[in-house]
Amino acid sequence: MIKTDLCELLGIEYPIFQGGMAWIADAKLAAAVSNAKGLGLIAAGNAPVEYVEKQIEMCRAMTDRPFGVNIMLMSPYAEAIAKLVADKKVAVVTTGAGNPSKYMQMWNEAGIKVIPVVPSTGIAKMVARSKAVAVVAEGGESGGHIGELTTMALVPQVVDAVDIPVIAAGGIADGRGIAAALMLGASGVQLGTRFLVTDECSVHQKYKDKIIAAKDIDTISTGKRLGHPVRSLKTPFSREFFKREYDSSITNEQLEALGAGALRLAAIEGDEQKGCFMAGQIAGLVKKQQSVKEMIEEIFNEAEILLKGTAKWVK
Ligand code: TUI
Repeated sequence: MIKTDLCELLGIEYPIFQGGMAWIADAKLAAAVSNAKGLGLIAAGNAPVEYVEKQIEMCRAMTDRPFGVNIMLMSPYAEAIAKLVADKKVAVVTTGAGNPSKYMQMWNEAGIKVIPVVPSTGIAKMVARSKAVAVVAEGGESGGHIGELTTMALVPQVVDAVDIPVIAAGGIADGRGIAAALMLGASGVQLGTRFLVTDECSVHQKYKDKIIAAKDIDTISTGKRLGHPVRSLKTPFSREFFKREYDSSITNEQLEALGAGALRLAAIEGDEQKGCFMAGQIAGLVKKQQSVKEMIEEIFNEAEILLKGTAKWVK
């Protein structure tokens, strides 16, 4: 059994979070992960308050275990959703795509455990000062909105920078990734892409099939010019976006407009031409679809065997 300080902190059995994937991580997926004794997260993404409120209620009906809400801070509804989770006293809040400092006091007063996703030691220290209970250190191998540093470089530096538990994210899809993350000093892991390819994930089947078919070099990072690079599968959409980024006759506004709605088209419609299929660099490691419970048990079993065997290298 693998038990870390994160398990005690959150009342979970497996130190694993399911990433807050916009348009993908709904109440059904979050409840399945929490029922399998990890931490499930509902992604607020760009969705309005009413949607998130309904998802929280649905998740509460499906599980008695703790779950969280991920707030995407670039959303036009971020402020309203920040208030909603405080009112609803959600157990855990994770944040992405920005600095959550201005909401931290409100969430702390509501008794919420706040765990921001951070791309650097500077932001990790800032949120630790504002009483975050842990941080997710996410490397640029991950899918979606990415930071500069790799998981290998970022995690140990964040572990040294703060004295709260660190959850490693980006580039982790199996027991090897979990074992490596623990060796880097992390207390847990967050996985996105692998959770996307589970039975309980409601995303379009074409999205799952594309990840299963992907190999190591099949993701691309686009949007650097706009200040928020995003990793997704190489598709007609992402190749076109990549090309336009280097076209100076196109304004940033036009470029933003080109991307608007593309994630919804991938997740809901499975549109292989116009959809943006966000996925991490480990898409090539995801080879089968299975239930959330089976997957979590499988990868922690792998990690346990690896960790028990580490002494073999020490002579
Ligand atoms: O947020 C993510 N991943 C995401 S968000 C997202 S939705 C989206 N859709 C289209 C375009 C852009 C985003 C899809 N994937 N991961 C966590 C993360 N947080 N990555 C980077 C950051 C981050 C960046 C800057 C966290 C804090 C931060 O602070 C800077 C500042 O000072 O505000």
